Amino acid sequence: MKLYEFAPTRSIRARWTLQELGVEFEAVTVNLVLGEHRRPEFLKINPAGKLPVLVDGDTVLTESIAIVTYLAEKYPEKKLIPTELPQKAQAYRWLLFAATELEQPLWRITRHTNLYPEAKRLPADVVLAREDFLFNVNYFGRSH
Ligand SMILES: N[C@@H](CCC(=O)N[C@@H](CS)C(=O)NCC(=O)O)C(=O)O
Repeated sequence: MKLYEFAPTRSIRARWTLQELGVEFEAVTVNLVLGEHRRPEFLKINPAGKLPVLVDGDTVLTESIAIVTYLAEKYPEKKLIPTELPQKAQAYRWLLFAATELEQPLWRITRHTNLYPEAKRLPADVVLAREDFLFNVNYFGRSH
């Protein structure tokens, strides 16, 4: 099994899962700072030019949440994810909640404070994203 990764990015989700499962894997560093993710050899593996990518035999998987669930379900004996459907659904629920409701407002804040060129930053969206994030954290606090 091969993991294309670069820390600290979403690829740590895949690495963490592999390590929790105790699965041997080959780590391939793709240095985003040096632009290695735009090289033709990496674009052949993921045309989107993004990390992480897991290669397991003929399976080439992108999207960190898909990788995490694939790994957890590949090794049911490790009990990282429930096998009963209602409990498994709750695990999916919180994985997706984290990746959409929590991660997205945090990204909006990061983009509009650091990533976008200054002329494209929207301070008003930082305020809205903060509100969204706090609302979602509050919901999480009341839901489990
Ligand atoms: N939804 C994807 C996002 C993948 C993603 O955006 N990865 C970032 C690192 S965290 C990346 O490779 N960015 C390079 C780029 O956008 O050029 C996932 O969860 O895997």
